[in-house]
Formats: sequence, structure tokens, C-alpha cells
Amino acid sequence: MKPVSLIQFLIEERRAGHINAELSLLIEVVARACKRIAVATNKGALGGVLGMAGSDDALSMNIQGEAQKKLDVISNEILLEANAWGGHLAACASEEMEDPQQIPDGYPKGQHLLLFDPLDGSSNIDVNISVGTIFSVLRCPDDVTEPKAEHFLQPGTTQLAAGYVVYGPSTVLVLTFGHGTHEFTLDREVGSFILSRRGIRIPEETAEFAINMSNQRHWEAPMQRYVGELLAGTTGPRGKDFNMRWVASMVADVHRIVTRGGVFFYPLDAKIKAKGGKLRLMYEANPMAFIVEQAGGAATTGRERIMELQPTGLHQRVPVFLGSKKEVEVATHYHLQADHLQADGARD
Ligand code: FBP
Repeated sequence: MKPVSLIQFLIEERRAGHINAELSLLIEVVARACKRIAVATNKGALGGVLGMAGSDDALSMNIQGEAQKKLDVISNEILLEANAWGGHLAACASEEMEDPQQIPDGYPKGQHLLLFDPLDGSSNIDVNISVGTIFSVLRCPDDVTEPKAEHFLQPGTTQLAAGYVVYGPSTVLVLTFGHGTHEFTLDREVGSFILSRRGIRIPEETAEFAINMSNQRHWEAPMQRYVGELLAGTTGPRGKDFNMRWVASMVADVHRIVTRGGVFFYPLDAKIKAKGGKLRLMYEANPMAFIVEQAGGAATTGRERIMELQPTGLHQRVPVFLGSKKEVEVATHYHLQADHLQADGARD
């Protein structure tokens, strides 16, 4: 079969009326920026891109209060620069910046808002484990010329596009416009993303789960129960054995699920309760939920569908349960059931 490049695929999506020319250009620009990030990550120590940003006595901190890695800053700058002049954006927002970035004066503005986590899985950069970029695209409200944070606070169901790129043994882009989820692999010789899987389906059943087990004692009771049953395997109520994986790069853990099924959890726990969760709604949970749902999977907070949440803050954090539908439903059911029993108990 003749290889289909990302550009060709975008033209097909435009002809099908799924996207307009401006959104097509936006995706092209983001994909090109991610190719530059792939080159930087691939260079590793030889490119002087490993380690912390800032100096030993003055580490550079991001809005999340996290010490930034050099590649966090480099990736953020590459994406900002690439998206400044194309005329397809009204503004963009990043995990690494407190407020939205306006389009510099002198450049044309577009109808779209772009949100991104420029380099997900930062804790794995220096140990050569897969990291990635995650992005989400929204429409800018018509009468807004200088978008503020509040203009980005739209539910995940209003996303026009979402995607991630994994910088691993190969560089892979996974994308949805709401008409299925598709995978492209970077052909390094040609320098183009080539369609490698169209219309991905995540199996509803799975025997593989991903969670940071070291947080177990901090989990809520329904999460303890759910994971306890997975670990009990054939000796427990689930009657089958489950295997565990945890890369600690959300993009890599989600890409494994998009590739062969599985379920991923970053639940609420006593340590992060005050923050509302670990992962960010606008540029981690919402785009991944859109991608997974379009591939036949499910994504909840353990209680609600992630994509129906009304965002309250640009850097808001939420619990994340996503992947093979059956397991997300079981884990979510255990949480809702426990809430009902607690409510009943409170009433009695
Ligand atoms: P960032 O690296 O973008 O801050 O993302 C957070 C993240 O690294 C996710 O990619 C990953 O799933 C999770 O945190 C790992 O958490 P932990 O360190 O608790 O295992």
C-alpha cells in the first residue's frame, strides 16, 4: 500500500469536512515543531540538553512549582516560536507558563487556541526513557481578540483536535479530530510523519494495568479494593491474573494502551488531595481522554467523564482513569458505589 503522509491525511480530512484549512495548518506546524523536539531529545548528553534548567543555586521553577528540566524549556520555546507567526492561532497555553501566550503584534491571528504539555514525563528525560508532547486544540470565542485564561476553560467535549507525540525508539504521533484515532510514525530519512495505523481500536477487555503502586497506602478505599482484586488475580473475585506496567511518562503508558489495550490510573490520594490530583486537565487529561474515547476506550476521574468536566483553572489537576472500557467502568463503579454507601450511611 502506498504510504500516506500526514499532509495527505490532513487534505483527506479537509475534503471530508472534518477540519478546516486553518486547523490543518495548525497540526502541520505542531508536527514540525515536534520533529525539532525529537532531534533535541535524541541528541541527549551530546546536545547538552540533559539536566536541570537554570543554575545549581538558582533552579528555574515552572508555574506548577516544579524545577524545570532544560528540555522542558527548550521544547516550550520550540512550540511557542513555531506557532507565533502562522496565522492559525489566537493564543496558546503551556504547562510551563502561568498565563496564556499572546500572538506577537505584527503577526496575523487565527481562530484557534492551542494548549500543550511541551515535554511530558520530565522525570525520565535524563535516564533515556520515552517522553513526549501532548496537545489540545479549542476554538477561540468569536468576539475575543486577546484571549485570557478564562477563554480556554472549555469542556473537553469542545476540543477540535488532540494529539501526542512519543519520543521513543521511534517517534510516533497519535491524533484525533473526533473521527477516529490515527497513528503516524516519523520516517527520519524523509523527515515526514507517515500513517502507520488508521482507525485504532482499544480492546474493551484487558489484563494489564498501570498505576504508581508506591502511592498505595494513600489511595481511597475503592481504589485499594479495585487494585487489591487485580493483584489477587485468579485467587480473587476477578478470576483472572493481571500484569502491571508503569513507565512514569503518561504519553508512554497511554501509547502502550492505544497500541495493545490496558488501563491507566493516576487516582486521587491523600498526598495530592489538596491539589485535586496529579495530572493536569487542560493539557494532559482532556487530550488523552479525547484520543482514548475516539479509539473505543473510556476516561473518567473515577466518578465523572473527564471530557464533561467544566474547567475552573488553566492548570487544574484531576484524577485520571483511562483505557480499556471494561476496567475503567469497574474502577469507576467501585468509587460511585462507595460514595452512595457513604451517603446512605450519613443519612442513617
Ligand atoms: P510532567 O512530566 O509533564 O510533569 O507529567 C507528569 C508525569 O510525569 C506523567 O507523565 C506521569 O504519568 C506521572 O507524572 C508520573 O508520576 P510519578 O512520578 O508519581 O510516577
